[in-house]
Amino acid sequence: MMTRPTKVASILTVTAMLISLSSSETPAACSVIQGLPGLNGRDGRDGTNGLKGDPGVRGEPGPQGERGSPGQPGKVGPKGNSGEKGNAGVGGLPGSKGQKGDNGVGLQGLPGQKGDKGNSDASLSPKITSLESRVAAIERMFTTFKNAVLFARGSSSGNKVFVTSGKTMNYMESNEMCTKAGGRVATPLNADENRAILQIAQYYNIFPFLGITDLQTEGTFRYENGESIKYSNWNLREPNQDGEEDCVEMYSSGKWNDKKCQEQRLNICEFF
Ligand code: MAN
Ligand code: CA
Repeated sequence: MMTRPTKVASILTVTAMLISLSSSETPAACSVIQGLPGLNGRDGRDGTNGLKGDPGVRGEPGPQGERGSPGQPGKVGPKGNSGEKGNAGVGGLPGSKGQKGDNGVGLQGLPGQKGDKGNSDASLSPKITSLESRVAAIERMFTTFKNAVLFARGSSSGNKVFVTSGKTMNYMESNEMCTKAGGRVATPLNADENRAILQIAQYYNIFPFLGITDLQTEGTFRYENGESIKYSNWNLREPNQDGEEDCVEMYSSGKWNDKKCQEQRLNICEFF
């Protein structure tokens, strides 16, 4: 592309050549030479704005929006009307026996009135169905609750649940703590219960006193209820009453040793 000054210069050169050429011709022969095209004009100025166009055609509906978040719960509704009278309840337990009356001579009374008609099977059936589903719901809640307790710091064997407070204390304090909680100091009645107690102790790496002592009769180990023990897991050469040893501790092996009740051991209680 030729720049504007170069283009002007070449046009001037050609024009000069043509003039000198025409002047070197014989003056008698006169002729007309057509001029070159002029330069491009400048760009025009911006015009004024045009008129506003007509409104466009309405577009298609857009796709459906996303689902909104749930609203706040509504207010509690008004109290419903009273239901119909329910079926007769189950009879209560027999009352306690009355005191012996004075001897007397009386006439035999008249026969009593005929009793009310008992509930038929048909009227009991919906009640039983409702009770069954409520019992099933309680069983599910109980299982969940038991799992929660065991998960935290417990173990179980059969229906027995062993739970530790995670605290160490002497035998009397442990006994008091378990009793206040509605249980007893952990008392293994068989190898599996012994295992369940050991499981908690190993987790804490602190070992417990068991609910067994010979405080009542030296040399006879008993449960808290006074019964002599029916299952034991003594370590070799135990119990040896080394000094004064009336309580029973569990070793990390699960074996038992008689030990001073004032020692500090892990509190583990049993329930059920
Ligand atoms: C210590 C105490 C006793 C136990 C012996 C076993 O002396 O724990 O209770 O019998 O060790 O060697
Ligand atoms: Ca001992």
